Amino acid sequence: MSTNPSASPRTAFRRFSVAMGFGSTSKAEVKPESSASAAATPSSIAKYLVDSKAAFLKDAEAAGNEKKWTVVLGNEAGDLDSVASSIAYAWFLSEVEKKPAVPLIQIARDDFVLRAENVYALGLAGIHNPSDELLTTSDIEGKPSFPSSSFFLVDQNRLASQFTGTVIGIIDHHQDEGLYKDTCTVREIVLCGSCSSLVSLALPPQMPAELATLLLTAIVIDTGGFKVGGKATDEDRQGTKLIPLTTLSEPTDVPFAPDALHEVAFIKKLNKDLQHRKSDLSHLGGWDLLRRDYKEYTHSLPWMEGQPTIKVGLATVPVALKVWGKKGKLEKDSVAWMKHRGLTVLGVLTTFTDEKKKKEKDKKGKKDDVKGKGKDKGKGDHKREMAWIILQPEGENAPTIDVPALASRLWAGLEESKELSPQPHKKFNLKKNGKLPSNAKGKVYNQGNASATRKVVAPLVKTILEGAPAASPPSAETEPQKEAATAKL
Ligand SMILES: [Mn+2]
Repeated sequence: MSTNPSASPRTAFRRFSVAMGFGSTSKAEVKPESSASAAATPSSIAKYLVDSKAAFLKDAEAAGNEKKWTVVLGNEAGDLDSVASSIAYAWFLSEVEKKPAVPLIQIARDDFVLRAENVYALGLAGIHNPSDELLTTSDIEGKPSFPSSSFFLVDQNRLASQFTGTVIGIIDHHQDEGLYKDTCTVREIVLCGSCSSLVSLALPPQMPAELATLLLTAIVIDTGGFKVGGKATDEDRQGTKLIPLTTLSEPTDVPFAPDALHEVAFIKKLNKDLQHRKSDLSHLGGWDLLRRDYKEYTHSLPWMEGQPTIKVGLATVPVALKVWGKKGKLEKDSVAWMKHRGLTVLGVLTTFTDEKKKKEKDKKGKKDDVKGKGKDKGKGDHKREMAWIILQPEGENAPTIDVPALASRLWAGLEESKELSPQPHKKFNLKKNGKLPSNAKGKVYNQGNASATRKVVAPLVKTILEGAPAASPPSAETEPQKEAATAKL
């Protein structure tokens, strides 16, 4: 891939690249000076974000401002790519094109803590208090009006159903659904590793250093540091153009050959720092672990007296029970979460690597490598556990539940499943701790089949709870409760 921007096949962006003189080595060489002056400026991005958020929320207090703003919207996962892309393109619309624009991060204000890699990357970009500085879904809840009817989508190409308005532009790296062709003035959808790569190509190199840094962190995390044979495409490798603009590289790091980015020292370090934070959840307590990857279901129990309808929660937790749930912590946090969500049943599904087994395997794997058999080294040490708790739900309208009958039905159904093949957990016992209410039931299993995810558990639970024997047909109470929809994270 040539570093000459005029050779770029991305014609929609070529004019920017050409006009701004992206990507020459001489530019990289003058970098220390330019980045020093940029770093001295008190985080212009943070200031832009704080100002635009305040102005947007002020306009949300009264009707009549609907046409004023363009909301730049990343996808609902709220991952670093969506966060970086939406901030960068909103800055561009606002500060370069002079149209009022604000990025809306589709997570709750308190949920930044769940994604440590985002907090770290935002910090590198001078955004140190993201829950204050960024507009989140918590900020717009219950506002009298939504002062925007125009949307610019990044890292997705379909407007979610809770928003109404015109999609005026898309920059995305997902499969093109072919929508909004008549209303988009920019419509750049290219399959590549990171949407942030496409956004970076759309921005002038006069962008603040912090913004270049933020986009580069997203490209690095999405491509595993431009890993050879990984997700990075030529579009992503054009990320080299960002490097001279960032606050991260050293003068000794230049020049950068697009094909050798994975070998550049600061890229390697940045990738390691980001991936480590992404996988390290040790700063999270039980409450956060339970809610960060959580789904909720409503089931009727046609076989129980009164045919009650109950809520069941399934939390996928990527940390072993013994790490975070000992000494009654699992019970305490689970009961608190169940009361908060009005649950009758909670399933805590852990997925983790058994480090002891992994070490043994790796040792063995090394030997195998010599014989050329080490390819599946590390497999087999992946484990899953299931902890189940059943409670009588609280509240005026809560149905009366026969907790022991529900427990024996659920345990029997789970234990019969060949797909899960659960074994009672020998090292984790709920009853001893005494942290569950006296009328509660609970059981902990090791999952014999460690490849069965929530996608397997959820339909099985539905069958166990809703299935026969039903003497009479299920009643109209099977209608799902509306609140369930708000539970997604
Ligand atoms: Mn993405």
